[in-house]
Amino acid sequence: MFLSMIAAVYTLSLLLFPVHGNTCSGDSNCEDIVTMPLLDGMRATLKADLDVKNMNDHLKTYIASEIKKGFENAMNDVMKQIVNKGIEEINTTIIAAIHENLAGKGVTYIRWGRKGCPAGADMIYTGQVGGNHYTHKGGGVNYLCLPNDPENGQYQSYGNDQVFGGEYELSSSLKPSGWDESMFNKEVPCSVCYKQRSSAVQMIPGRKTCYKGWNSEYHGYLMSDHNTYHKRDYACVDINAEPLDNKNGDENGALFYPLRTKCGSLRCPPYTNSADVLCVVCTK
Ligand SMILES: [Ca+2]
Ligand SMILES: [Ca+2]
Repeated sequence: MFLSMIAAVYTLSLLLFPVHGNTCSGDSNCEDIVTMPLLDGMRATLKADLDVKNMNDHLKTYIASEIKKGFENAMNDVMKQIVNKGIEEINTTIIAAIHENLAGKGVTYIRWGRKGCPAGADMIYTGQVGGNHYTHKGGGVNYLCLPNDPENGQYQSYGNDQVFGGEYELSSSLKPSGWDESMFNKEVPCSVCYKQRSSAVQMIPGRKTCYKGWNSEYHGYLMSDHNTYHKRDYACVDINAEPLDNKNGDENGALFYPLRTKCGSLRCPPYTNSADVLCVVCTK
């Protein structure tokens, strides 16, 4: 045991300090006679026959293996760092490109009944609702959002009036829940809103909240003209609707009435009969 320890120490010394000159010449079956001082300082000489070449080969193989492992580990770490840094840089570039691309994209919608746009949306313009007269049989059926700063056309003498103002046609018994009748006969404002970084807009009748992944712009009540008059589009009027101004003359024009559900062909449940119809405008 002691001898093998000395042999190991010596072999290491040969590798680390080859100046001793006892290295094998490279011949097969090479053996050296090793002379070393005893470690206990006895000043005697211990001689042992050792297969130094065999030990050297094992040690070289071992060291080469360890160096290889160490090199591979180091290279793996370096490669991981390079790959991770590359992925990070690519992600940053992609995100920046997406943001740059989305910055120029957006959707528009009309907020009926309000003079401003919801937080997060830019207002293109605000104005008053216009539309065809409720007694007219023909012509346009949709509400219009007319800007407050129009560029007017030339006078015409023919008779085909179709752009009137829009009025809240409410009463104590004919109004959406929670509203008072102070807006009766007052005109209806509107705003055209631009939502940046969005690619879709959808009004959902029958709900006041958007589905998952969609952003609610505003919600309110679905309104239209009265069903005894001529047909008109539906419009989602803001829950916090306001009048255009304080004038409440009964000028009529394009009218806004609340409306309700009728069960039968409309399935109840899930709907309920004779109920206000909620609505929400969602963007994504
Ligand atoms: Ca009026
Ligand atoms: Ca009226």
